[in-house]
Amino acid sequence: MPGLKDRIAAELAAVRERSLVYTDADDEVLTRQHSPLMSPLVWDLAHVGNYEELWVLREAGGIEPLRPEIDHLYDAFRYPRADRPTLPLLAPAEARRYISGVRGRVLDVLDRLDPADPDPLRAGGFVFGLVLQHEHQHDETMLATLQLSRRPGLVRDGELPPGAPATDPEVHIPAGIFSMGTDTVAWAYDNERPAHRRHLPGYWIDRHPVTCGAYLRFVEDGGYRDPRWWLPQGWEWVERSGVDAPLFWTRDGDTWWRLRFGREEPVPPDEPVQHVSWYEADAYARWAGKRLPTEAEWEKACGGREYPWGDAGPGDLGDRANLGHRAARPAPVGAYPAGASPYGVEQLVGDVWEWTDSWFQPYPGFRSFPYKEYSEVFFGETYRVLRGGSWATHPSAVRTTFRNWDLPIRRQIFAGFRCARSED
Ligand code: AVJ
Ligand code: FE
Repeated sequence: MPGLKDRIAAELAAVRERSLVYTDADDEVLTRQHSPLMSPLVWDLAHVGNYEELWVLREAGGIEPLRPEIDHLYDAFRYPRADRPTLPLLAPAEARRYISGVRGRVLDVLDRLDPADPDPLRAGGFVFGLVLQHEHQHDETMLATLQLSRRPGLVRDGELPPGAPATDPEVHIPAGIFSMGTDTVAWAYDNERPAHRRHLPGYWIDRHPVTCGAYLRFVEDGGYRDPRWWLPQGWEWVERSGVDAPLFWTRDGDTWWRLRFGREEPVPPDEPVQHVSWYEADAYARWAGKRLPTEAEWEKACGGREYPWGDAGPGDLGDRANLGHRAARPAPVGAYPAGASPYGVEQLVGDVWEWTDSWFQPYPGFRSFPYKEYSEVFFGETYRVLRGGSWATHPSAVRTTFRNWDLPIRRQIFAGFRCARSED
């Protein structure tokens, strides 16, 4: 497999550059807790290095621990996020030194990689895919933390293509069997495996994610004051939390504003809504006379390829999706006709994570790999599945089979949704 090592080395360099850009801030910004929901940024930074040490150096490379005494600090299961600022964490400069020391040795292990190695952790460079995707996921978490900090000037913005006037707002997907999950994507997570056949009755799915403009009609129609639209737990959450709009939205007279990386701007009507919880997505769908798609319906609408537009990989992104932090926001609906699935469903990948109706559960035949704490411990009726990645997701850390999950009350993630409905 010529080129694999070069590709891994390039991707490792790119993800690290990304992490360093997001943590190129004063120590005060990096060490404080911007929200009890999040770790201090300096924790994420050292955690990605510690994870890399654990998996690439120790497990795959057989190298002795570099700093075993700090392992407990960066074990995500050991201390809750809210308690992490009080831990004796590595200071920012020390954290950067530690992770770059790990990275140097990781490149030595990469140099010795035999892509035909039968060990499943090393085969095809799996362990490098594991740490690459892990770091990109934490980079997206850092962006969520930076948004919660409400400070301007910390996150780069950019240009996006314009939206397009609405075409048929719903797409019909005919009844039939499709293949869900994957056996062949080399760096797929355990929770995406194995591929299995599913039959779905025919259904309709929205061509685009629900926009801020559409969501605003729900708000202004009194959606947050009417228990009819909410599941009992969702209504309880509304009453307890007092929410009456997406996170970061405020009303000033007749105008709605949203805070985006420390700056207020008018709510953009054509942009997919983000920062809504699963409960809000579910309530909106009921108000609209629809429902959320199941994750099977979401995945089938992608048309059975690694990306909705084909099997061509993330290197071939072009103008097909808003992934990888091109700008610090979702693109208006209709901005990516070239990224449509064979059914004509658009913006499935990128822009906003999409809440689905499904609990995070294992596929039939699931086997935990390489560790239970990545997926298995989260299975059950606690977390809802999100699909498709957001503007903040790197193209190497998402695909049509990729499954994300979170609690139904979570709003700081870059999550929106689209609706579906059954055939009449
Ligand atoms: C898959 C995004 C839910 O951030 O909690 C990071 C990814 N796992 N470190 C998370 C993850 C271990 C995970 N999510
Ligand atoms: Fe992690």
